[in-house]
Parts: sequence; C-alpha cells; structure tokens
Amino acid sequence: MSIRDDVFALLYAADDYVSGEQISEKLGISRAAVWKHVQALEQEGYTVEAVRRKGYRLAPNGIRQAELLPYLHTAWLGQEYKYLTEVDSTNIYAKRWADAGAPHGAVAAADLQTAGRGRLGRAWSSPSGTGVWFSLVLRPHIPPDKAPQLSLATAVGVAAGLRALGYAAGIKWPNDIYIDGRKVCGMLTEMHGSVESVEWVVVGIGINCLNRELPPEIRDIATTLALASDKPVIRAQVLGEVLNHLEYYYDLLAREGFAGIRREWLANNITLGKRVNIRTLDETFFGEALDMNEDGSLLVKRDEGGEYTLVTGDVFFA
Ligand code: BTX
Repeated sequence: MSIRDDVFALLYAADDYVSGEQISEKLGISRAAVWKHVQALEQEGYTVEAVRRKGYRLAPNGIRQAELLPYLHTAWLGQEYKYLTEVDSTNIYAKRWADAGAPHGAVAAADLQTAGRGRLGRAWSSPSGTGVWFSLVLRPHIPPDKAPQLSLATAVGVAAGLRALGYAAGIKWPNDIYIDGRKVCGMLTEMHGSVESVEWVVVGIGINCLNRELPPEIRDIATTLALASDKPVIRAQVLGEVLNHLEYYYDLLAREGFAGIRREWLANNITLGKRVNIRTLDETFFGEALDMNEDGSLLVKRDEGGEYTLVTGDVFFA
C-alpha cells in the first residue's frame, strides 16, 4: 500500500469530513503532503471536497477493491484483485503475474496506463481518472485454437454488462464494443501455452468511462460512457457489472461450448449486414459481412465476387 492508498482508506472509511491534521498525525506525514496526496486522488478521478476547518470528504469514483466489492457478485472472477494507481500496461502486469502463478480469475486494474496497448502494437489511450483499464488472468482447459472463442465470449460479457447498466452497447467483429457508432471499449487477448494446451490467457479490456474530452486522433471514432448518456457513471459499478457478466458467459462457454456465446454475439452484433472494409496483414478489400461462422470467424461477401472467411484482421464500416 502506498501513502496515497492510506490517505484514500482513511477518507473512504469516514462518514464525514476528516481533518488534514488527523490524517497527518495518523500517517506521520506533513499537512502539505496530505494535500499533495489529496490532489493526486483528484487526478485519479475522485472528487475530494476540501472545507476550511472541517477537512476533506471523499466522493468515491475509483476502482480500488473496497469500492469494487459492493458491485462484485462473482464466485471466481476478480476475487483475487490487484489495483494499481499507475502501470505501463495491465496486460504486461497480468502476464508477469500469470507467469508467477496468479490464479484463474485474477484481475489487475489500473487508474493510469502509461503504455496502454491495442492489437498489433497500436496504442490505447488510458489517461488517469477516466476509464476502467483491466486485465484478467484465465486458465481455461482448451486447445489454443479455441482461444478466439474466449475473446468472443469476452465481447458478449462486456456488452451484456454495459447493457445491464442501460447503455445500448453493440459488438463489432470480433470484439470491439460500440455505442452510437463509436468505440467505447477494446480488448486485447494474449496467451501462453503449447500447441496442445493453453497455460494462461490474459484478456485486457479498456472501457472509456468518465472522460468528456478525447485525444484528437480518436475524437471522431471513440466515445465514453459519460458522453453516451447523462447518467452518472460510477467506475466501480461499471467494472463490477462487467465482471459479473463475464463470469456468467465464461461459465456458459465452459459448460455448453460455443453455441450459446455465438447466439448472444449474433443477437448483439452491429456488424452483420453492413458494408465493410476488411484489412488483413496481406490485403484490404470491401464487401458485406454475412455471418459469424460456428468457429467465430467472419464470413464476408467480397465486392468482386466470392466469399472470404476472416480469422484475424480488422473490420471497418465502409
Ligand atoms: P485495437 O488495436 O482494436 O484499437 C486500437 C485503436 O483504437 C488505436 O489505434 C486508436 O485508433 C483507437 N483507440 C486508442 N485508444 C482508444 C480509446 N481509449 N478508446 C477508443 N479507441 C481508442 C483494442 O485494440 C484493444 C485495446 C485494449 C486495451 C486494454 S486496457 C487494459 C489492457 N491493457 C492494455 O495495455 N491493453 C488492454
């Protein structure tokens, strides 16, 4: 625990204002240092009211474990939980944690990622005080070629969690989540194992929540929960609800196979029937997205004729 976490814990546990003097005495730090940590908490997205002669009062809107627990109703997902105020990437952290023995269902979440990553080495914007950036460690009993099904189950779970909170979330193949035609969430799945079996899968998920401003390079393609609706956004609730639904769909996949996931994906996708631009490592072409196959690949009718099965690549709406 850092001193910032200690300051948080004191403010979080209190029903009322806590004076700077009390905090400084309890933690053995100066009042100036208390103020510095309060400002750091505000950077993280918390609102801290500071009132002369009374002290500080916290309005929680972060994703520390104490804030998450009231919303978390899972049996195994997120029960082992690590919160980081700052990290390069929660996927890098979770992969190291998996190698060091993190259990199935462990979750690492951060307020700020300094090197948040998308697929194919792209960057993922993850500023402090705005989103829910987290990674899951899964240890499924599946051969590596079934791993894409986990990604699709993840998309189904995240979309269901956001819909339970009242957002009209739809899935773009394979697993981007869109609201109002803009990306609100992306996922990066990485795995480790042999040809026969998977040792661990790390699923990284980034959901834009509180930000009202987006960097210029993604302003036209991205959105956030705060931009999508006037409802107040409670980050811990978003994370909890998404983890609850993810656990449900991972359990469904393990119990009944891919058919149920595919049904849910089809019911909530915004890809099929659309004109699309497909970009793979080898080529780029236009066509119409026709169906998601039984194995999770995308069936596309090419403009120039013929059908194409997309296993990995990017889909853009044309
Ligand atoms: P992707 O390659 O599909 O998307 C990356 C692209 O999305 C970028 O090139 C940019 O155009 C756009 N983009 C960047 N940041 C954002 C954003 N915040 N919102 C919407 N669009 C954006 C998607 O990759 C996978 C993203 C996974 C992110 C999570 S966060 C927790 C975990 N840790 C980590 O480093 N990555 C994952």
